Amino acid sequence: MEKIIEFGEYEETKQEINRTFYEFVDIGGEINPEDWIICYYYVESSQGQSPKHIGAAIAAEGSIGTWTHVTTETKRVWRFAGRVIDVRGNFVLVAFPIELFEPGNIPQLFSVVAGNLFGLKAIKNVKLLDIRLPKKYIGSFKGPRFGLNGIRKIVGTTKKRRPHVGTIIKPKVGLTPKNTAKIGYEVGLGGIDHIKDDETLTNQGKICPVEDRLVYMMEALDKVKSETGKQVLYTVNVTHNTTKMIERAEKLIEVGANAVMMDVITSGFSALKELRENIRVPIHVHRCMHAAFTRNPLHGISMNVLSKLVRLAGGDQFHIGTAVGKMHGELAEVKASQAVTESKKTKGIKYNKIPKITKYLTQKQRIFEQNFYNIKPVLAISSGGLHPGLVPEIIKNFGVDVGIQFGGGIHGHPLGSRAGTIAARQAVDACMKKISLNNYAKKHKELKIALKHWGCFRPRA
Ligand code: RUB
Ligand code: CA
Repeated sequence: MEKIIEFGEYEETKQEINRTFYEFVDIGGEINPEDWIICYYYVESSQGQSPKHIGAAIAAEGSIGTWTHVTTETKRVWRFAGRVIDVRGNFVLVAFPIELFEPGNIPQLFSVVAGNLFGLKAIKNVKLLDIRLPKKYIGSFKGPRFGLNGIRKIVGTTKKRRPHVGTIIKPKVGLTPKNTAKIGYEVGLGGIDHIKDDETLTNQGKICPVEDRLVYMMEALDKVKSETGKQVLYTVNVTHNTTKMIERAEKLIEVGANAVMMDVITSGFSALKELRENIRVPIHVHRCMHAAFTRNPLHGISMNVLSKLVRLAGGDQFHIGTAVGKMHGELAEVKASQAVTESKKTKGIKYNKIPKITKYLTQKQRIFEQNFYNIKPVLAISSGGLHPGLVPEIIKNFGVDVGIQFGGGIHGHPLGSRAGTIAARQAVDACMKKISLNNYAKKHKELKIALKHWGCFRPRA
C-alpha cells in the first residue's frame, strides 16, 4: 500500500489514518457535477508520495481536514469533504462540495481551491490548471456589463467585424496631460479604436494628474469624433484601493470618461467586481503581476483560471497574451485563455475525466468543458511587444474577436503616432482582405515604413 497522508505521524492508529485518507478519494464514484466545484491540478510531491495522495491532501486542506484528527469531528462534517475523483499521471481532479462556497465570493473561492495548499510541505509543485463551475455558482455573478459585443457596438464594428486596434500611450509615464491628449488626437485621426493608460499610470499628481488627463483626452476624442465620426474608447487607469478606485471612476465618469481600466491582480478580483457593480462604462482589465503565479508551468495558477474569474467579476476586456510578442505565454495557453474569455461554452476536459496528457498540454487539455450560461463574453486583448509585422500571426491565432494593442509598435513608427496607427490599421485591413502585408504595403506607405522598420521581428526585451 502506498504511503498515506500524514495527519501527524505520531499516535494515530493505522486504521484511523487509512480511513481518513480514503475518505478523500472517490475515483470512479458518481458525482453530480452541478453540486461540486471541480478543480484540475498538476501535482508533484516533495516526499515521494503519489499524485493521488497529494490530491487527497489538497481535498482535505481545502475542505474539512487538518494535520491530525480532531475530536470535534461529527458525521455531518464529512458531507463537506473534498475528494479526489480522477488521477492521470501527475494530473488530478479534486471536487469540492458546492456548499463550501459562498455565492459571488471570489476571495473565498481562492481560499478554498488555491489557498493553504500552495504552502503544504508535502507538495513540491502544484498548479491549478482550471476550475469547473456549476450553473448555480456562475449564476451568483453578473459578469461584464458590456462584454465583447457591447464594446463592438460602441466602437462601431458590429457589422464589419474585425480585430480592434488599440494603443497604450507611450512613454508609459512622464508625459503631461496635454501631451497625452495630443497623442490621443493623433492616434484618433489615424483610426484607433481604443486608447489606454499604461498599468503604472494612475494619479501621480506631479507627473500627470488623472482628472486633467481625462478632460484633455476626452476633448481631443470629441474633436476626433466631430472630424471623423469615429467614437474612440479611452480607458483611464483608476487602479487604487477599492473605495478610492470607485470614487475616482465615478468622478471621472462625471466629467466625461467613457471607459476605465484597472490592474486586477494588484487590486484584486473583488475590487473589479465592486467596480463593475458601481459604474456603467466598460472596464478594461490589465493583468500585470499575473506571471508571478502563471508563468511556471508546474506551480501556481493558470491564466485560464484568472480569465474565468475576470469574466465572472465583470471585466469587459482582458489581456490574454500574444504568444509572439514580448511577454511570456505559449500559444496553447493563450488560446485556452481566449476560449475561456470569449466562448459561450468551452470545449475541454470532461468534469470527471482527465484526458491522456501529451507532453505539451494542448488548449483542450488545459480547460474544462464549461458553460458560461448568461455571462457575456469578454473581448480578449493581445498586447505586449506587438507591431504591424506581427498582426497576421495574431489574427491567424486568435481570429477577428481580439483587440490588438500596440505601444511601441505605434509610437515607435518613424513617422509618428498617427502614421503608426494607420500602419496598424492597414495591417489589419490586409489580413481581412487576405492580402499579404508585403503586397498591401506596395500601395500603403505607412505600412511599408513600419515593415521596413520592424519587419516580422519578435521582441525579447
Ligand atoms: C504593451 C504594454 C502592456 C503589455 C503587458 O506595450 O504596455 O502593459 O500589454 O503585457 P508595448 P500583457 O506594445 O510597447 O510592448 O498584455 O501580455 O499582460
Ligand atoms: Ca504596459
